[in-house]
Amino acid sequence: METIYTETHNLRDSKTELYGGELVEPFERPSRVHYILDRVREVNLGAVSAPIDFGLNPILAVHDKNFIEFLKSAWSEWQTEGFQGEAMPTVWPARRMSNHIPNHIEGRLGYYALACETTISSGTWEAAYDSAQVALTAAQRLQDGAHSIFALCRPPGHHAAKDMYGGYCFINNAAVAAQKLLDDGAERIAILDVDFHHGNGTQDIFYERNDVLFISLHGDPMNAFPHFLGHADEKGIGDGLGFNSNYPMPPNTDFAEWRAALKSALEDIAEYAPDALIVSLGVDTFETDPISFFKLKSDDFITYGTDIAELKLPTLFVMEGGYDIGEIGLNTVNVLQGFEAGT
Ligand code: SP5
Ligand code: ZN
Repeated sequence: METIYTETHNLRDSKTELYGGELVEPFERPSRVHYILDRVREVNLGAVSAPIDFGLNPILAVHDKNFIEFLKSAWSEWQTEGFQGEAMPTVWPARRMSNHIPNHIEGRLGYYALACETTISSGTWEAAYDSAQVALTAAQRLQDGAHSIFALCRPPGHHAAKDMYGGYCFINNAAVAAQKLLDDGAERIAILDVDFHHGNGTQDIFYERNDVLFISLHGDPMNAFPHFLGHADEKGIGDGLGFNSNYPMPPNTDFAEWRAALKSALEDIAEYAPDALIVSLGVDTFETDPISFFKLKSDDFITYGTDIAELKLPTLFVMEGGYDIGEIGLNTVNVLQGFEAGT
């Protein structure tokens, strides 16, 4: 399996994350993908190739223009204010307040943020833009006939909605890739999100559409980030009714329980008969992930990779989360190798 990767991700190297009332070194840091790339090379997974630049239009096909303009200029606007730290919101349009978009950067941060643990720092836009290009290039490879492809995206994307960033995400890489496949002729795309966290951004983008089936397995939002989306009763609306499925699961969910949800999701995907499958691949379901509460073991990642291969669909793996950095390479590549073993 070929991997698409660019070192531009290193430009996203924020110094602070708000966690437990303290500013800590971010869980989502550059070394995450260094470890994954090391493992890709160690097992000779396949070629590692640079992305092609598809420009801004495929990003604007799923995100609002004003939101993208904000991401581009936020860091320089923040610096113009003379602030010393990284950009983070302090105020939000909470219930019963107006939805005018403020002029001042402090107001706009609150308008566009869905969580404030994620700062905007120097190079964030550049890294997020190239991360989306990695996903687009991977999509192009599927169109060119590849059966599987790994988009080693960083920063991740699945929390980024049409007009919101947060949860370490800025541009929704999986959604951008799905939209490219559709715009270039696919009729139906399935997105299976196996990251520990609910893919609220991807759900948001496709919630009223039937050309993308979105299924997410995740920690119950009653107990886990992003807390305000990802319940089992969110089924889509309008044309999208029946094309969104959530499998929220409780603390300490083990592989047997998780795999039962996966099997149900795979049945729904098979019935939908998509032209291609996109897997939002987060390995924060691992038993020792520092911010999550599922109990998957390293070998379980091989097993479920093989399970996914049984769909016999062209499959694009998009990297999302995973924060036990010592094991992130093993766990991520286990999924890809499990998939190959089942192909
Ligand atoms: C892409 C991705 O995986 N984003 C996740 C963002 C989660 N950020 C908020 C983390 C809050 C964690 N609270 C955990 C408490 C553990 N005791
Ligand atoms: Zn996650």
